[in-house]
Amino acid sequence: MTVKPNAKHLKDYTAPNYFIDNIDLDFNLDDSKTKIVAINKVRRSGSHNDPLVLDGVDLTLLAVSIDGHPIDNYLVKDNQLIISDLPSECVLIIETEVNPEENTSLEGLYKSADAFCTQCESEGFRKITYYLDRPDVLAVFSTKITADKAAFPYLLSNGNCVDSGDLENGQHWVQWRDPYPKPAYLFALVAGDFDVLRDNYITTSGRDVKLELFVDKGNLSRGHHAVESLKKSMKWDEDRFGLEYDLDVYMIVAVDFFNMGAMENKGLNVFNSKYVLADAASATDVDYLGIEAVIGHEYFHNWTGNRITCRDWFQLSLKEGLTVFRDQEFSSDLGSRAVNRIQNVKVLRSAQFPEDAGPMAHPIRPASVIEMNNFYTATVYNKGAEVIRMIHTLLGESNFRAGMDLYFKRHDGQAVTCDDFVASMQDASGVDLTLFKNWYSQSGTPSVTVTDHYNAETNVYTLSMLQHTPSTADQKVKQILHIPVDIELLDEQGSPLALTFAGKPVHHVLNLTEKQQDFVFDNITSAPVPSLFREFSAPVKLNYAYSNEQLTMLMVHASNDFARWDASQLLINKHVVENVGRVRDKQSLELPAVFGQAFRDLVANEQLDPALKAEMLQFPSTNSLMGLFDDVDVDALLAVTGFIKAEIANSVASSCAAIYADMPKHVYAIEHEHIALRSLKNVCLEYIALANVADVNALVLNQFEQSDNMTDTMGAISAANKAQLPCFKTMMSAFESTWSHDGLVMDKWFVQIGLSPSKECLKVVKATLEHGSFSLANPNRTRSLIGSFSALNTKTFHALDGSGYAFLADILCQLNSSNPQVASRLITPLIEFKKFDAARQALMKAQLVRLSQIDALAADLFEKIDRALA
Ligand code: B3K
Ligand code: ZN
Repeated sequence: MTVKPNAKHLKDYTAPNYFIDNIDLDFNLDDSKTKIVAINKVRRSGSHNDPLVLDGVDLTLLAVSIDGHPIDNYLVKDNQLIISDLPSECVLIIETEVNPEENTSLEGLYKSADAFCTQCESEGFRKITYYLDRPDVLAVFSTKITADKAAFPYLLSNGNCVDSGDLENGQHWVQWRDPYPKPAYLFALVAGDFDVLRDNYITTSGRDVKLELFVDKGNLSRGHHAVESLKKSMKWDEDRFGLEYDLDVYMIVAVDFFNMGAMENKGLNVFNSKYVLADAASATDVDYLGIEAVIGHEYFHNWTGNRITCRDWFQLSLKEGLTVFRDQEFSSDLGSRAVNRIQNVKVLRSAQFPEDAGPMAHPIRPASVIEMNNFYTATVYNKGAEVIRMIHTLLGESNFRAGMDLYFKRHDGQAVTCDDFVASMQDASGVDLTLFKNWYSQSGTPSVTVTDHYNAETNVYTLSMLQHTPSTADQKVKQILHIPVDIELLDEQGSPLALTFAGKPVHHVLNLTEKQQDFVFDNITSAPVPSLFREFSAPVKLNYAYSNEQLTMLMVHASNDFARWDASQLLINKHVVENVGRVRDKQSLELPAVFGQAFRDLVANEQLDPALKAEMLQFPSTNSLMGLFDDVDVDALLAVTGFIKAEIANSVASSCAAIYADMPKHVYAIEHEHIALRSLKNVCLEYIALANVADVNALVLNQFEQSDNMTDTMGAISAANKAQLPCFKTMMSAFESTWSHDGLVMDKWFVQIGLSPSKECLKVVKATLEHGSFSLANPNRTRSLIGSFSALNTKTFHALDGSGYAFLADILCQLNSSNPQVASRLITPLIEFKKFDAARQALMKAQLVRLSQIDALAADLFEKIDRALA
C-alpha cells in the first residue's frame, strides 16, 4: 500500500492562529492556464510567532508578496505554503495558476462540458489558491472574473454583481461582492453560455429577490419545475421557520459533470442537472419530487449551513443532518407525510444501517477522518436528520421552533458545533438533553428488544424494553442512549386504547433512558397489540415477537400510516427469516395462508390512500433484508425473496389487474393525487408481470406505447425487466433511439442494463461501457450503469465466480486516478464483505487487496480499503 495518509481527530481541534477577514480574487479564465490573484487581509490571532500555514493542492505558485513587497523566503511543502515572520496584520497577495481542463476530479475549478465551474466543499478551495481552507475562517469575498465574451457571456460568483466591463481583445469582466463573511467552501465561480430562466420572489418583509436559473442552451423548457420549487422553498422557510433570504439575487446553475446532487454556495448554487431539468417526456415523478427536495435542501442551507456554519468538518451533521430534516419536513408539508416518512426510513434501512454495521461505521459526528469527502454519508446526513427528528419528537413543534430561534439568535454569522445546537434546543425548551447527546458520539444501530405481559386480573399491561448497541468497527464500548419510543396499544378489534397509569394519562412517546426499563399501563381490559416505534420514532432495530395475526391487524388498524406500512415490512421480514432458516435446514419453502390473504386484503381495501397502498405493496430492497442477518446467505436470500415475491404476485395479480384496468385516465399532471395513482398503477403492473398472467407482454408493451410521461414509460420497462418479458428488448431499443442524444435521460436506460436479472447482464454491462452515450468521466453515467449493477444487482454482482467483484475493481482502478470521489462512493458494496459467506468474502477481499496495491492510491479509496482490511 502507498504511504498511509494521516487521519485528523476531532479531539485535536485548535482554533486558527491567523484569520483572513477579506479576500479579493481575480480570475483570468483559460482552459489550461487560469491565473488567479488572491489579495488576502491577514490578521494574527493572539500573540505568537508561529508561521502562517496555508493549504494548496495541484497549484502552480507564481508569486507571493506581503504589503506590496514580493517575497521568496516561504516554504512550499506537502500541499502547504508556509510563511514565517508575518506582521500582526498584513496584505498577502498570492498568484497561482491552475489547469481546469485537466481537472477530472470535479473539485476546485474545472470544466463541465464548455463551462467553467467550481466545487469547493469540503476542501476544494485549496485547488484554486493557497488559503486557510477550514470552515472556521470566515472572510468577505470579492471576485473579479475575466474571460472571452463570446464563449463565456455569463461570469458568475457569490453575492451581488457590483460592476462589469468590456476589454479590447474580445474579453469582458464582471466584479462580484458577497457582503456575508463565509468560509472558503462556500465560494463559487461559473462561466459559460447558458439559457436563463428569470423570475422573482417577494419576501414577507417586502424585499424583491431576483431568481435566475442557468441551464444548457435549449433546456429552458425543462427548468420551470426547479424555479417553482425554489419559490415554494422560500415561502416555506418563511412560514415554518421565520427565515427570509438575504441577498438581492439567488442563482442556480445546472451542470452535467458534478460529483453529487448540488452545492449550496452562497447566492450561487451549482446543481447536477439531474436535480434541475424536468419535463413530462423526460422525467419521472420520482425525478420531480427529487428536484423539489434538493432545491429545497440547498435553499434551506442558506440559514442552516451558510449563515451559521460548522466550526470544523467533524461537525458536518450540524448543517447536513439539520438541513435534511428541514428538507424532509418541506416535502412532507407539501406532499404526503406518510410516503415521505416511509421513503426516508427505506434509505436508513438499506444504506445507513449497513454503513453502521460495516468497516466505515462512524457516529453522526465522526471522531476521526482521513478524507473528508468520505464522510458525506447516510450516517451524517440521514441518521443525522433522525437525530434532529428525535429532538423534535422530545421537545414538540413549538419548543423545537423556540430552539431554532435561539440557535439563530445566538450564532448567526458564526462557525459552531453540534454541542452549540443542542445547547440552544435544551435552553429554549428546558428539556434535559444530556443523555441524548450520546447519539452524536456513538456509532452503530441500537436494537430494542421488547417483551410484554398482560395481567387479566389486574388489567395491567407491561412493556419491558431492553436496549443494546452492538460494537462497531470504530467503537467497541457503547453507552446507553435516550430513545424516544412512540407507541399505541390496540384492542382485539383494532381500536386504540387510552394510555393511563394510576389515574393519570401516559404520553404516547415513552422515554427509554436505561438499559432495561418497564412501562406499565392500567385499565387495559384485554391483551393489547402494541404498535411500536410509530413514525419510526428512533433509528433502531426493533425485536418483538409479533404473530402473523398481530401484524395483519396492524396493517389494517394502526392509526399511524407509517406503522401500517412498517407492519407489512415486518410481516415480510418475518417470513424471509423463517424461510432462509428452512433453506439452511434443507426444508421446502412455505408461507401461511394469512400471508397471501393479508396482501389480497390490502389491495382490496378501498379506504386506503393509493400512495400508501403502493408503498405497502412494494417489496423491501435486498439490501435492507440483508440487515436481518449476521451472515448473509446470498443464494438462500435470493431464492426466498423470489419465492415470496411470486407468492404476493399470485395472490394479488387478479385484483391488481382490476385496479390497473379501472385506473382513471388523467391528463398528465405533477399533482400528488396523480403521482399516487401512477405509483399504484405501476406497482400493480409489476405484480401482473411477475405473475405472468396471459397477455402480460402485450399489456406492458401497450403501456409503453401509449405513455405520455416518463413515469409510465419507465414503469413498463422496469416491470418487463424484472419479469424478463420479451418486450423488454423492444422497449429498450425504442427508448435508445429516442434519447441517445441526451445522457441525462439515457441514465434511466443504463440503470435498467445494470439491474437486469438476465444471465447476460455483466456481459451487456461491459459492452455498454462503449455505448456512445456512456462516459466514465461523467459521474451520473457511471453511477447509473456501474452503481446500479454493483449496489443493487445482488444476483450478478455477487456471482460465485467473482466476475462482478473483479469488474467493479477494474473500474475503480481507472476512477482512482481520474475521479477518486466517485470511485470511493462506488466501492461500498465491496468493503461490506464481512457479512457474506466465506467464499464470497475471499473473492471480495482479493479485489480489495489488489486495489490496495495501486500506485498512488487516492486517500479516498485508501481510507475505505484500509478500514475494510483492518
Ligand atoms: N454540501 C453539499 C455536499 C458537498 C459534498 C462534498 N464532497 C451538498 C449538500 O449537502 O447540500
Ligand atoms: Zn446539504
